[in-house]
Amino acid sequence: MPNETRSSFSILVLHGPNLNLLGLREPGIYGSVTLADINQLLQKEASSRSCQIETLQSNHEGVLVDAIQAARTEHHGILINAGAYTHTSVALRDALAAVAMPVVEVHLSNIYQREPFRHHSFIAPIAVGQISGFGAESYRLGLLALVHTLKTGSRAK
Ligand code: CA2
Repeated sequence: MPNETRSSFSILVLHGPNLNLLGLREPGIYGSVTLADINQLLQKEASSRSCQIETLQSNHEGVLVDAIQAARTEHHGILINAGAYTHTSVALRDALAAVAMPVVEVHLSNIYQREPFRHHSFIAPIAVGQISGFGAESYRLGLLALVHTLKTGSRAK
C-alpha cells in the first residue's frame, strides 16, 4: 500500500550501548529518566497516531545489525539512538543504508556541545535527519519526524 494512503506504520526503536543505564547512573549528563520511561512515552505517542513500535536496547553491535536487517520485512522506519556506536560503527551505517527505509537519529545530549569525537556521526549522512540535545524529548520529536516522513514521504534536501 502506498504511504499516502496508509493509516498506520510499524517502527523499530533501537537503543545502543549503555543506554540501559539511563536514570541509574550519571544523571548530570543524561537526566533521571529511565529507558523504560522513554519506551513508555514512545508507546503512548505511537498508539495515539495508530502506529506500532518495537523497542530494543543492546550493548552489542552485531545484535543491532541483526535487528536492522530483520526490520526490512517487519517495519517501515527506524528510530535510533546508537549511543557511542554513532561515532564508530560503519557496520551500523551500512546495515541502515541497506534496509533502505527512513531512519531518524536521536541523541539525548547535544553531541556538538560535547567532546570533538562525538561531533561526527556515521549515521547522519544516511538518516532523514538528526535530533540532538533535548533529553527524552529528542526521542518523542524523532518519532514525530519519522511518522511525518512515513506519512508524507517528504524529505528536505
Ligand atoms: O546523547 C546521547 O544520546 C548519546 O547517544 C549517548 C551515548 C554517547 O556515547 C553519545 O555520544 C551521545 C552514551 C550513552 C550512555 O548512557 C549512559 C547513561 C547513564 C549512565 C551512563 C551512560
